[in-house]
Formats: sequence, C-alpha cells, structure tokens
Amino acid sequence: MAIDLQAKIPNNVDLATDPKLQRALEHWQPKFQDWWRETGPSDFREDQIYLRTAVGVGKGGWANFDFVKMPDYRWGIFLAEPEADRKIHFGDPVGQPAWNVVPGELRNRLRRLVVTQADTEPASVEQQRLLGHTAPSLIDLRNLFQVNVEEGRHLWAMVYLLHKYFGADGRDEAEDLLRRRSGNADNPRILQAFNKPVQDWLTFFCFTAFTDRDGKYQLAALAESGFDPLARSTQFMLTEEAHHLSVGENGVGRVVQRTAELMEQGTDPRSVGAIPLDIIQKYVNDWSTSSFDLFGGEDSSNAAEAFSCGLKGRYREGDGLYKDPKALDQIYTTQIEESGKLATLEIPLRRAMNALLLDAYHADCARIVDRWNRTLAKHHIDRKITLPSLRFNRQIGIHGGKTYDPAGNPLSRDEWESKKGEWFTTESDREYVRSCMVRVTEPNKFANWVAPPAAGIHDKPVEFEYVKFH
Ligand code: BYC
Repeated sequence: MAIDLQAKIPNNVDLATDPKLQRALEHWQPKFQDWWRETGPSDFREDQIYLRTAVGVGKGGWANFDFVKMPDYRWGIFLAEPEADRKIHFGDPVGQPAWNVVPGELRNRLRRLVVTQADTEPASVEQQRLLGHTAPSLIDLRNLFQVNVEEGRHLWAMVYLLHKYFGADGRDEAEDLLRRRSGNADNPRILQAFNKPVQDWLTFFCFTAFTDRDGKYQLAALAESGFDPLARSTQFMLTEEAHHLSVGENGVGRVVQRTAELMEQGTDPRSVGAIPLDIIQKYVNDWSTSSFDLFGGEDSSNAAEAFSCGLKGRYREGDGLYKDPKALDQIYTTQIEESGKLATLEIPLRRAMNALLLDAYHADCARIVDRWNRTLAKHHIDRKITLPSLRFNRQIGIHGGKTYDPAGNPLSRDEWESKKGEWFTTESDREYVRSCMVRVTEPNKFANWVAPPAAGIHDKPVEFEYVKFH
C-alpha cells in the first residue's frame, strides 16, 4: 500500500485519488485542530515532546520517534495491510467475501458502532486535559501526551470511515464528534466512563490500565469485522494501543511499588506525600467497575445482531478459538442475585457476546492486578490489591441497580450504603491524592508517590530529557 507522508493528511489509503473525500477531510482538519486547541492538553504548545508518530503499518518499522510540538503532530490515516480474498469468519454470513462497501441493511448498526468507538477517543483527551500541569516526571508527561496525540489519531481513523463510507450522515457524525464534550450536561460523550473527571495521575493510571484495556478488547472484536475497512483500521489502532495499556499497568504498578517500599521501611506513605494502599484499592474499585460497564449489557440483542450479521466478532475469533463460528444453540451461564441469593442465569450465546468479551477482559485485568501483588509480596507486604467481581457496582447490564460486595456476594441496599465509604473514595481521599500531585520537571526526578519506570522510551534511557520546555 502506498504511503503518502507529504500530503496534508498523511495516509496509506490513496486519498489523492479521491479528491471529493480528500476535500471533505481537509475541510474537517481545521475543525479538528480547533477542537485540539480548545479541549486538548492545556498549554505545553510550544514545548518539544519526544513523540512517536505513525508513518506506516509495516511490522517493526511503523513509527518515527522525534521531538515535536504537539500542534504540529502529523495525525494520519493508516489501515493495516489488506488480506487477499479475506472471508467473513463468523455469524450468519460466514464464508462470504468480506465487505468493502457497507451493506445497506447494516448501515445504521455499523455507523452506531463506528461512532461509539470514535466518541471515546476525543473524550479521553478532554478528560486528561489538565494533567500535564501535575506530571510526576518528564517521562510521564511525555507518555501522557503520547497517549493524547494517538487518541487523536484514532479519532482520525474512525472519521475517515465515516466520511468515506457513510456519505452526508457520516460527515454530520464527524462534526458531532467535535461538538460533544466529556462531562457536559447538555451534550455529553456517549459512554458513561468517558464523562467522569480525570483530575489526578492515579486516576490517569487507572484509566489507562482499565479503560484503555476496554479499548483493546472492543478494538479486537471490531478487528474481526466482516466490514474490511473497519477491521483494518482497528487492527492498526491496536498496535498503538499497546503502549497506552503499558502506561496504565506500569503506572499503577509504580505507585504500588513506591507505597510498598515505604511500608517496608516502616514509613507511613501519608507522612511523605505517597498514596496508602487502601486509597489505591478504592481507585481500582472505581475505574475497574466503570470499565466493566463499557461492555454494555451481558444479555444484549444489539450484541447478538452485531455478531449475527458479521460486524463484531468474539475476542480472537479469527484464531480459531471457538468451535462454532455461528455460535448457535449454545448457552452462556452466569450467576445473578435473586431474592438475596445467587441464582443461575442462562443466556443464549449470541445474546451473551458482551458477557464473553467482558470475561476475557476481566481475566486480563486479574493478570495485571496479580503483577501488582507480586510487587507487594517482593517488599514483604502481607496485603493484596483485589480486582472486584463483575457483579460489583454495576450500572449497566443484568447486575445494574443490584447490590453486591466486591467479591460479588449479594448485599442489602442498607448494607451497601453503610459499606460504600470503605470501597470508594471520599472527597477527602481525592483531596489527599490531589495534594500529592506535585509537578516535577527535571530529567530523572520523580514525585515521591511514584517509583521510576523500569525502562525508558524507544531506545532512550529513563534519564533522557523527554520534554524540552521552550
Ligand atoms: N454507558 O445492548 P446494550 C476505547 C448503551 S474504549 C452509556 O446493553 P451494546 C478507548 C448502548 O450504547 C472502547 N451507555 O449493549 C479507551 C445502547 O444504547 P442504544 C470503545 C451505554 O449496544 C480509552 C444501550 O445502552 N469502543 O476505545 O451491545 C481511551 C443498550 O446497550 C453503556 C466500543 O465501545 C455505557 N457504559 O454495547 C480512548 C466499541 N453501555 O444504542 C479510547 C463500539 C451500553 O440502544 N461499541 N450503553 O442507544 C459497541 O460495541 C457497543 O456500543 C457497546 C454497547 C459495547 C459500547
């Protein structure tokens, strides 16, 4: 696939051969830049940041690392290489050639999926807008901005699909994506977790550990899609997403490590501006459970339709993990509170696609929490971070509105109310965490609440000057 890096919009989709589409996207470009100025990282515009920019999609050599001022970042449109004669590999149309145009009857459903995916990208940039001012180190500041610019690129990836395949409706949707605002009462972002405030770095690390991880699973399910341009867009987005997840996993891990080091030497973390384990646990409770909600209902006719018509597959569907590509005549079994006790609930498999994806996600979250717990054990701390049950604190789906403890045992509403202060942050916890957020701007220096990372970025050491202030 030809890569055009000199074009106004860098791309590997032959934009130059489609002048109408090119014009439409070039018309959207300044609006995107206005949106970035208005709601993207506040300040830091003149600073040189050591950033990765996508310049192609080939394995091993897809990105360039260099100093860039964020407003000059080259947001481009890149789709993974096409696979010759690709066939749809799940749902009712299994075995048919993958689509390169949108089948008319699937248009609305597909547009809804693309818009929902797209909406999360600018939302996260808006949520993280002010964090640069309290970055605990230069490398963390750089990582924040790396995540932000790439979420901006993911918006471009989805807006390309809207413009190219959805005509005037798609162009309207692309405009609306720049109009909605995270947390705005009148015009909020679509999914709930993307309207929550992200005001401190422990939240940022939990967000990138848990909420970006939802991104990984949703993108992976869309990368199975029978609509080939969506599959190829999301495949390449996953390549960039891996770094965002490591920022979160390692970020929380470094907070845990710092707290563990202090506890091991008998110092109360609070006495030195570091974060006690019980507060870390409360943040984990909050962000893991609001990320569970991002999977939609466990029993969902939307999810059944998206699977049946070949638009959204199961996690790693293409790797042959599942016996029946049609997922017919099978039952998904789970447990739900009924009259104060757990009872078995059976859901036809096709309707349980969100639940299946959520199970895979939960297992992945358990893996990262285990890793944090190994750090505690290494420092001889006899405590653990726990990942809540999928039933805990749910607003969406079969458990929405029911009350369970973090292990998933049913509780009365009164018990829940009396315990919730132990499980979720209070204003004073959040205020304490905010008070720890001191800005550090010297290379190789770190705020006292977070350990340095184990490694630097690309081929640079941790002590490298990742941001050069103007
Ligand atoms: N909040 O049938 P249901 C990422 C709505 S993150 C508010 O149960 P469905 C990223 C739902 O829209 C990945 N509303 O579930 C991370 C539906 O409304 P409509 C983003 C919610 O439709 C960090 C109704 O409830 N990508 O990339 O199968 C930084 C009934 O829904 C919520 C995607 O999500 C909620 N939590 O599943 C940057 C992939 N949950 O349509 C980026 C595309 C559900 O009846 N989206 N609702 O008005 C989808 O696949 C599906 O839309 C969902 C919902 C999985 C989100």
